[in-house]
Amino acid sequence: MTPTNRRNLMFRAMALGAVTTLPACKMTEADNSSLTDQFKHAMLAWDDKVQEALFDPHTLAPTFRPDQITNPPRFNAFYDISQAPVVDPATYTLALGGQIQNKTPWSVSALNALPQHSQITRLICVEGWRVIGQWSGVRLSDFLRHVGADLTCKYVSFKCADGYYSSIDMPSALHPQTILALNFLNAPLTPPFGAPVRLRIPVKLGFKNPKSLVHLAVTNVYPGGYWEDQGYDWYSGS
Ligand SMILES: Nc1nc2c(c(=O)[nH]1)N[C@H]1C(S)=C(S)[C@@H](COP(=O)(O)O)O[C@H]1N2
Ligand SMILES: [Mo]
Repeated sequence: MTPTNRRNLMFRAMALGAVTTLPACKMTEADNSSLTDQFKHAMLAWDDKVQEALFDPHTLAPTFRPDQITNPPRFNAFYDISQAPVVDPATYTLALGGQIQNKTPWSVSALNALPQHSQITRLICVEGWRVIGQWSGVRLSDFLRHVGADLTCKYVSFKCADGYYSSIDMPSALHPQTILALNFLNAPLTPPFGAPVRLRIPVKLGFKNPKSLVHLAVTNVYPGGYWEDQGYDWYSGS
């Protein structure tokens, strides 16, 4: 490990330390109006800046062997698995918005016709569990270039069929392991796990992997997210 690496790790540990002092989710009403809360938000903003500065677009998230895959996978959403939205892949379209030249909506077959990338990576949920899976699909960087997205914009935002939403920074969106996943274990995604298209971004925590995407936009206006707006750290690198 080089001294620079060690220094980076130290800062990263400090930044993560700031995160771990926060409650995992739902803050109480008292928290919301208190000075402590304002302090937490200031710390989160600072933490995001530090994490963003330390992000190396060339460093890959760990990859795993096929025998390490978690099977069956583990479901998570803000509702029970029986409530997962069922989207018809035949009529499905992914709508585009914001700073994108060609906003023609995308069908599943059109997405499948773009170059595909497969990887075995780990998804880490803030609830304290992790799974390893093989997701494949279109690199988000390829897709954004293909549709003429303004890559100088700050954010890529996502809306889902179940009302969930999230957003990521442009450098993470352009990371080579960030994909619009269409398949899990070489078969089309199933409804609870994000069919027909989900974001799979191994450099971020699980909640920044929105499932069943219906809308993607490129913007400079901070889009927030379902959990992010309830106090979760927005950057949330993993
Ligand atoms: N549309 C949608 N996407 C979502 C969520 C959700 O509630 N709705 N939950 C997130 C959370 S908290 C996690 S940990 C992962 C879980 O993905 P999995 O069900 O494939 O394990 O999905 C993320 N994406
Ligand atoms: Mo999660």
